[in-house]
Amino acid sequence: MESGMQKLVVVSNRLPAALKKEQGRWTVNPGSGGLVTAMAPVLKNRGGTWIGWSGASDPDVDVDSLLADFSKEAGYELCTVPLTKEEVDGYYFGFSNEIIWPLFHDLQTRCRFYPKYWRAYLDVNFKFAEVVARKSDQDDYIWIQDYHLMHQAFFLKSMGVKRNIGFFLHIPFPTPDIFMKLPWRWKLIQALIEYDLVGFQTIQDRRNFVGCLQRLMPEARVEGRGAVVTVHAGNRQFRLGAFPISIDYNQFSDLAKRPDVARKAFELKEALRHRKIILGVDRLDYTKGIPERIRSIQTLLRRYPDLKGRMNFVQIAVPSREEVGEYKDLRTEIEQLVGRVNGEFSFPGWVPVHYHYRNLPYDELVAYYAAADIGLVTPLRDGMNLVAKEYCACNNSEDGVLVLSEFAGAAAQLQKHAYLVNPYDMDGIAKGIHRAFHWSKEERSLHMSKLREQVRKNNIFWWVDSFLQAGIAKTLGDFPEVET
Ligand code: GDG
Repeated sequence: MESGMQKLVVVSNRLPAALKKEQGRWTVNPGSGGLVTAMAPVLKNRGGTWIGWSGASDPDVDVDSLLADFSKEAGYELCTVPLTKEEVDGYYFGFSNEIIWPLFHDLQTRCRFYPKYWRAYLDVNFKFAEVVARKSDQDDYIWIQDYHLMHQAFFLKSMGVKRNIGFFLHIPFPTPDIFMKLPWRWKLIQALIEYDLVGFQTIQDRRNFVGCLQRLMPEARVEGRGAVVTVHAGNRQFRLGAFPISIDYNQFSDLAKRPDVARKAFELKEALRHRKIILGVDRLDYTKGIPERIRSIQTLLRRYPDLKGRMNFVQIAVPSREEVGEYKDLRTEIEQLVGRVNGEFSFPGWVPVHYHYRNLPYDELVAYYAAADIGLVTPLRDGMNLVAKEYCACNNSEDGVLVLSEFAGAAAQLQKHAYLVNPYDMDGIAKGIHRAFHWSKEERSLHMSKLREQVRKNNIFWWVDSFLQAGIAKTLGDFPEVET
């Protein structure tokens, strides 16, 4: 740990390590996402703590001793907030995933505004805040992650605990017309303005937040321009920023170059007889537009019959929130659609849609990225979408095309060199794919090299630095430029 640096306390719903019961024994597996990769060195250097739920609601597990060994190896402390099954049901599956998740993705008809979910959300947030208060002191910097924990600053203040505290929202922030449907809109806004810094993925999300704030507090006023601005609202003064999250570019690009992964990519191409590969990769979630995407492949093959037998669409869907009925229904819908499209077009030796419902090991995922001619990323709405960036980082040959939804946060940064589509427009997506197939080698390489440059420059380490610079700086100084 470097001396003289402010200690960092990261707080998220889940710890960056998953506890799993395997053959009757509990094990700890390290998390592997970009956030963990980027935070780990910072936590190690500054000295730090990561607070979150371990994923185990089993009262028999000795979580603390399991995590103690893990912490020693990681070089920073992991601290768990124990939650019961009822708490997880109300706060996580309920309020977070049946209210905030659909509402903030503009899908208000999917919301279940049950007051019991709200109460569970507050109780669990209070529980988290107690742990944060105990595990930090006034000199530390507290960084709260995502929509599950929006009330941390509010509860810490109500306990009389003073902290420099920032919040980052990984999902979109909706427009006022949608946000105002939330029965607890006023309380949520009041909680968010208690942070010293609130970070969003895009300038548009930040604008939406300001719109909501001004509907509820018409006197609120924004000062400044650029990536970070100051807001005055009632007796509060705090900052808002746009910090587009990213990936560890080198890790993906290097992995795609590794001989065994490159070989795997070649084998995939061989297995698909060197037909053009169109690739979709998502958690199986209704915001990702997977049924619409499959329908657009159906439209593509109906409109452009010359493509029959010359392309394959590969959809990797990672199991997610499987306990929730809506996610089960979505899986059934997708599987029926895949069957329908394959039934309509297959002929001996060719099946157009290849569908994988499982979590692939990273090297296999990267091999798919490297093998794909088109990355088809068409969420109905997405905070950022890291798959779009990972696809570009792995495309070392620079001859792929990114077809990207205009409603993904990533579009704000990548719009100039991706082919933008409306995910609800099946004809438009089909046309986009068809056009992409006909881009010349020069066009593909020009656009892909620009996309890769953007992702390489504004990588996950840049994202962590930008947020921490804005959060830890006591005065408004030079903030890193954010391209929007
Ligand atoms: C939320 C926001 C925002 C996918 N398949 C496999 C696999 N993945 C990994 C990808 C990627 C991650 O999952 C998905 O990230 P996304 O960004 O696309 O989406 P969300 O999970 O919805 O994330 C989103 C993000 O937070 C960060 O702020 O961008 O907007 O919704 O990293 O690589 N990983 C492995 N096997 C797979 O089969 N190992």
